[in-house]
Amino acid sequence: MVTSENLLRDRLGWRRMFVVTVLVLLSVTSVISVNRDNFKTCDQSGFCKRHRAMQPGSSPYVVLMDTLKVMGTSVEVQLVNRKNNIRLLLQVSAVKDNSARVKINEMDPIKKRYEIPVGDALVGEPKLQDMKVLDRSDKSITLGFEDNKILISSEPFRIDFINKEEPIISINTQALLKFEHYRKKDSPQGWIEGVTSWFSDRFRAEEQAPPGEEGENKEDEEKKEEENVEEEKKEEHKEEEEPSMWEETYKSFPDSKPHGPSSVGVDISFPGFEHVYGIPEHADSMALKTTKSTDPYRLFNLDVFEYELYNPMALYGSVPVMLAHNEKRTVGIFWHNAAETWIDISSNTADKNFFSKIADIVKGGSNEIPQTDTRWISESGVIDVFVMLGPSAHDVFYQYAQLTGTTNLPPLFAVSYHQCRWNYNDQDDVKNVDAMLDQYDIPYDVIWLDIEHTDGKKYFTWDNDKFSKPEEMINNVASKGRKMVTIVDPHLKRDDNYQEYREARDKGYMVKNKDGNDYDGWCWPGSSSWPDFSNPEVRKWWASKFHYEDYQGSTPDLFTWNDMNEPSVFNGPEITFHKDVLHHEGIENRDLHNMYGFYVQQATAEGQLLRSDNKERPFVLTRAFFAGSQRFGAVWTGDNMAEWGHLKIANPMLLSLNLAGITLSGADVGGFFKNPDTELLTRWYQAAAFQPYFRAHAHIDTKRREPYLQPEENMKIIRNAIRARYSYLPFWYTLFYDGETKGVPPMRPLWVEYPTDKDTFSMDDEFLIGSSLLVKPITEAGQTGTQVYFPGEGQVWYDVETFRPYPGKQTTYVEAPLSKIPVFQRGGSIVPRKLRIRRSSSLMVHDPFTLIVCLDRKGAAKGSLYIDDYHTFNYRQGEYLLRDFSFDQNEFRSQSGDQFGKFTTKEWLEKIVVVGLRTEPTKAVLKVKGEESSLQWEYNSQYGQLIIRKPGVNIASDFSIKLT
Ligand code: NBV
Repeated sequence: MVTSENLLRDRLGWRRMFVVTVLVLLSVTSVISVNRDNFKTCDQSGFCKRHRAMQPGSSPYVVLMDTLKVMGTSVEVQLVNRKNNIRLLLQVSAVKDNSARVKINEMDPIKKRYEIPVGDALVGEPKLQDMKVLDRSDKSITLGFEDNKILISSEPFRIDFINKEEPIISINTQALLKFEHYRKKDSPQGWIEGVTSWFSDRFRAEEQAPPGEEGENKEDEEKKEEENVEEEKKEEHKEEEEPSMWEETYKSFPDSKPHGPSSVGVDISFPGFEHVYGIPEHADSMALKTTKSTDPYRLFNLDVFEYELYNPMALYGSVPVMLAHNEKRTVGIFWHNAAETWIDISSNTADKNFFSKIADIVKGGSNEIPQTDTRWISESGVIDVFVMLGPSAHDVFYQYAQLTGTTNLPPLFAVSYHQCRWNYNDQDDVKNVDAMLDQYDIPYDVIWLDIEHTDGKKYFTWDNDKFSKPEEMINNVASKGRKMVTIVDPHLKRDDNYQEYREARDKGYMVKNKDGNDYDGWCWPGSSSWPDFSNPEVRKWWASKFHYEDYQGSTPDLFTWNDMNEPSVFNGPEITFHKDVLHHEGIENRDLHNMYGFYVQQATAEGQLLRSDNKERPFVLTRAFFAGSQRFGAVWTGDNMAEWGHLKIANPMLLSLNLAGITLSGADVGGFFKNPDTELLTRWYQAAAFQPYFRAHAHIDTKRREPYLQPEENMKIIRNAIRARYSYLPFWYTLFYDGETKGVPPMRPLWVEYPTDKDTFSMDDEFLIGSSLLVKPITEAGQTGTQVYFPGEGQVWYDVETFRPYPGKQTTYVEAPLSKIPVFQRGGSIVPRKLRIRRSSSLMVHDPFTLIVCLDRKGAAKGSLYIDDYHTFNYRQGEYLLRDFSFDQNEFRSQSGDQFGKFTTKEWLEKIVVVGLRTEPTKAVLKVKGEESSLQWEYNSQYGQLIIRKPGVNIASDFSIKLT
């Protein structure tokens, strides 16, 4: 049997194998579920502990109003730490499209603090807009832009964002701002200076103060004061001397911390909001929980083996974006910091215990305005917060898209079905899987090769025995319009005969350990080094490796999978880099850890662009990610398990990713570890067929589970699910176009479209695709039906298979035997589909469309369709079509959706299905360019379903169909 162990053994030899096995067992796979001991708690992380120990109200910062500078789009003012006199610079700017930016940095640091370069997470320098000074005193300043006010108060220091007299976001209201300035070791200069200046400030203040009346008490008071100062001095000294500040050891891993403490943290409150969302990636509910009795949510890219569900532990990727929503508005914040970050959440309503809730009821209800308080703590960098003021969720998506970009329109194959496993063993295996899927009429677009396809885990190479003719293999797959993907991980085997390794080493491109030598860690190939992807020059070099002449055996039909890019280091602390490893310009991994994976995917996507001379859209799947990763491709949720709980959690995990901009995302279908039973596998296919990114994948030690290997009944159901996916590709593709242009995610929580419906605020077991489809995947064993909540007062939803209507604003039990996926189309929407399913999406590109027109209670509906060549960038030169469809007063119309797009296509309209039409028409007249002709139809009175046959018009034409 081929197992990972056997394969590794072959490659590494027994002795090395032994070491790898011990290391892997010890640090990665020693237990059946997550080994919590491998990962820090807040208490084990010095800076997190220091921040959490700080009580509300204890921040020593005040604003020095006399240093205020007003500069049109921004204001700048100094903050001073009353305890040590260290000064910070606060900058507040108004950002175009109703956002703002708050930055706090050290005034005169002894070492420049790390800031993520503009152009990396941020697409560019944010566009600012003018602010007006509305009010100014020696205690505060009020600024105005759009219909917002920003109030900066000096003592206590806080910033309030107010919209039409209502506070919506406040910073430092709990006075938890803590900014650990850089200092020199062994010279607690900071506090000495601080205390001295505190004394002199005090002295000055007293000199200026009018003489006291009770002169005789003055001496006593002074004595007390001195005692207090002594106490504070001791306190401060104690803080200075925290052992974790200058070095810290986790398990056997020392962190040398050459620059000492450098953390930043502050509280951000959302008055009026009970629900906050986002900050992926966590295996948790979509509505974030309070962290009163748990650790804070952690953002630190890690390879977590067999991760646990429903807890705030860190996972593979980090997007420090949080949205808050209530019936009136949606707002968001983006914490632009790539260091390890912890986020505490508390709420005055959710944190109430049973007795205080009862007390509220007895008192006649609580009048308290709900409020969610959050606290953000990062190990280094600066405080750089973008405040996105909505007011709608769609506005927040757009505002965030202006900052970090959107998911580029993927090539159509990327949104289709992907067949993966660790591993397809050789080229015959690939050929066979491809042929079997054809034999069983199961469409698929991409077949994937995991690490075993390489020569000894040396990426960009092929195992010469098993994959001796890679081009032939790829071309065979491509002859049916399909693609292949190979895995390219960022760890390079330290082997002088490995060209990529040699080059990177010789050019000095590797990440260095603290002593300046190339970092040497353990990963799949054994001893490895990691290119420093944070260096633009290294990214350029890596990108060049995707040229066809460099990556021998690759073709334009081969795309890429970046795994292990947190990065995963088997013998590293928390299975990743030591924090003191060095990137270019001496930047520590501590500063940019959460962006390493981002840069790997960026460089890979650039490689694909380069090899096609910027003509073809790239496709790169990544496991690690950060804010902005959406620009470079797809993300999956890593090593899940073949368990019902993991199927269930995929919904909230993908919703959180979608809310935070990572929209082309999915979970391994079937579960990575373990063997799913046929029911679980079937239900998983059904759920994933309606999630944005759809890939089956499995661990090397699992049983083969390709759909055609399933019992016939299950095979057919799975095939139907995959075929359903293909039939909806035009709809998905249109949504991804909207995503690129407006930042709106295809997979949405219900509250995004029904913002005033409180019942939906924590609903994460059902979701919307765009605004037109409602999906409630079955995620429990043995279930044959489910309660579905249909949103929208006065609205109607139609089952997409039977067209049975369900009224909105009500929960209804819906039968869902194994063959059934509960999916419903909103009355009032028009969804484009293609019903002639072929072997791959590219074989369907000239096929005709069917439009499903579901009428609302007024008999009207709207929808749109986006078309282009489905794979190049020509659409950016206007080679696309956007069609707007409407149905109103018994007339269907197709019009151009904008004046820019021009594209010639063979695609035509085969059918229009109108649902909810109360009476059968007597005539259906098609009008194109003034010419009229009669059309045939069929009518079924049960749900008012009219099938208009063969309008036959080219989809690009303007036309109407009048029913009389
Ligand atoms: O490359 C092997 C696997 C891969 O199949 C999986 O999808 C990744 O998440 N990879 C992790 C490395 C080892 C996992 C135990």
